[in-house]
Amino acid sequence: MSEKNFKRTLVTTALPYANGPVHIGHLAGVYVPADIYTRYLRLKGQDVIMIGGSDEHGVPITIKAKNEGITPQDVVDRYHGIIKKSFEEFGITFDIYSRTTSETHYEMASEFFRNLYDKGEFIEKTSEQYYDEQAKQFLADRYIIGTCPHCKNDRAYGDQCEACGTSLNATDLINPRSAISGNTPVLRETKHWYLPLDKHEAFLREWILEDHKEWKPNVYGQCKSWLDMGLQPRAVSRDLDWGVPVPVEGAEGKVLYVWFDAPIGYISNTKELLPDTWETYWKDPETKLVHFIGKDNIVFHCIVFPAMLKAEGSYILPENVPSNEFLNLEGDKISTSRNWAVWLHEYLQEFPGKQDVLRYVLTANAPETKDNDFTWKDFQARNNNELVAILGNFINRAMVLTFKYFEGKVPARGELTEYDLATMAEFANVKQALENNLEHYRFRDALKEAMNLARIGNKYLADTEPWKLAKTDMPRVATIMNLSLQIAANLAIAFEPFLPFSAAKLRGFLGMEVCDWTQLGSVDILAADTQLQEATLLFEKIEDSVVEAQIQKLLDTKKANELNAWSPKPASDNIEFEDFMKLDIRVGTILEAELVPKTSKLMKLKVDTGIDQRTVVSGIAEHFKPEDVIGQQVSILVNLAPKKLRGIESQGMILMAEDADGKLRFVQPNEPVRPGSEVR
Ligand code: B3M
Ligand code: ZN
Repeated sequence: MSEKNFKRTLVTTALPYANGPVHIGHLAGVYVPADIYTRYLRLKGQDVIMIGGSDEHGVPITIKAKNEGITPQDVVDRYHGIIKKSFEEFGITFDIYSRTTSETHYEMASEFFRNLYDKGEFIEKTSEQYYDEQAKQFLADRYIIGTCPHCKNDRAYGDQCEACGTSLNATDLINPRSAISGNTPVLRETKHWYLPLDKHEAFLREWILEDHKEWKPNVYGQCKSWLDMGLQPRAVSRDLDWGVPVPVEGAEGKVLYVWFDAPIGYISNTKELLPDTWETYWKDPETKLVHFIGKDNIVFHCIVFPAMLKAEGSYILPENVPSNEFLNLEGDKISTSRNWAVWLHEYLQEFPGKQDVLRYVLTANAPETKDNDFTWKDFQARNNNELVAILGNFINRAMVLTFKYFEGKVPARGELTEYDLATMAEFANVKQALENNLEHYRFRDALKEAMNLARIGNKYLADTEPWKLAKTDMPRVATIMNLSLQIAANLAIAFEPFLPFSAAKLRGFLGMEVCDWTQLGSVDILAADTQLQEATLLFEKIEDSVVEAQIQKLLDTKKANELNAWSPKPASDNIEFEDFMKLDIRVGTILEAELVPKTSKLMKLKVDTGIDQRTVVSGIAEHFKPEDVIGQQVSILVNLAPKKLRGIESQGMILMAEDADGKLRFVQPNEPVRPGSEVR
């Protein structure tokens, strides 16, 4: 357990793939916790930088480009901009947010590889890999789809099965097919470079399992199970035309594997930010390196990247990797491809000015130790019952009463009562409580401590009832309001890392020019006579109709997904021609139509079949109005034995086509024909 004193902190945040916008899962898992942590260290006056950027390589980006008929560069240009803007608007305070297509990164990644190559840290190996003969290319990772040997999911990828989470080799897949042509690929020989993780296993075991027992149990546990399975060499190059070229002669058409170059992006982006001093952050053992990531990235940050850094030799290793579990949405896994997400750019449009509400909900309900669920009802409840009813309410009361009795000036305190002292004692150690949680990456608990301070304030006002004392004891009211405003000032400091927009607003109300973390717990933050500013509401109630509209939007997505997933039912068993000839199908014209009383589905039709005029009862009433079907030509099975429906004898059956969404349509001749014409 290292409780080392570091001189500076380097915070990195997972680089999101620039193949789609970012959603609440990204924010909750990585960026909000990293931002809270970084803001906190900055408040303490520490030397800290937060590094971010887009991950712009990898197969999903090239597949998207192919599908849209644009270049991979077009794809990443589009999403890098959207992602960067979303983060900015949510107040995520990166010192730099760059991208892995930057020049600095190409140089850095290339040099890093070359350095390991020259030191003999790679194994060169020729192996058989899948090749699409039609597309004339090797099929890396997601270019190959097949059945997972573990769970039998038939849409597993060449690198991973998303259904059961197992990481795979393409050759493990049953029934492999190319994502480009759909064809069965063939095996072809190709040469690649491998990082021999097995060579670093002993070191990694010691470094993680012995020296970092303090890592979160989910992170430590995943590392242990990888290490216990035994590490294998891992390929760090791919046959692909999008990525950082492998800087070795004879490696044409090969690029660095995205998971090799992406973490080097942290280094490149630091260099882009601090061209002269970046090495202090990466190479001085007095720097504390912390990676904020999601749980699917653990192995790369705790095993592969450290092995790369160790092999290089001059870099420090992460001190901690506070990875979160997953955030689900309304009970289902968030998914970009199924559009099952709350997209940040959409939230910003639909809830303007409410960034802090989402930051609050995602922190209060953060998937720190297990997967958690985001629901719109919970979002509403936390806003209305916590932000509005506790924090907002307290601030509003303290401000309004001060304006009412003291013209908006902080009154001086008189003598303190026992009750005042007891209240002060309740939050005297708030700083320590917050720090203890924040230092250990327990952001939910830290937020609870901050909220508790607002609860203390509310209780204090409710118990002391200054509005009742105003007629008889103004000195006492002055003391009560002074203490209440000091609590408000504490809140403005305590909430700064969590709710930066509201905390800044609050400091504005209170005329606080600085936000000094060391003042937390003090009741002397605001000097007597300080003039307060007219306050507005910090938070507002969110109405039922607003969250219902969001829920409806998700239901619509679900419906659309079901339609997309629709596929025609397979053909039935063969029949003989004679069987078919038994069906006498004719074209008829509908002459009359009326709804059958007391049913919702049935319509009674009179049809001119050319042979006769007959009555048919048809289940189309939910799809058509009687006046719309009169005059329509339809296909009718005329030799079906008559059957009574609701007391009406139905003589035949109208043929209908049923669409994916269950809608019925007539099967009609494309031009009018004579009633009685045969359908064959
Ligand atoms: N882009 C994976 C992800 O977004 C990957 C992270 C890279 S961090 C160096 O889940
Ligand atoms: Zn599987």
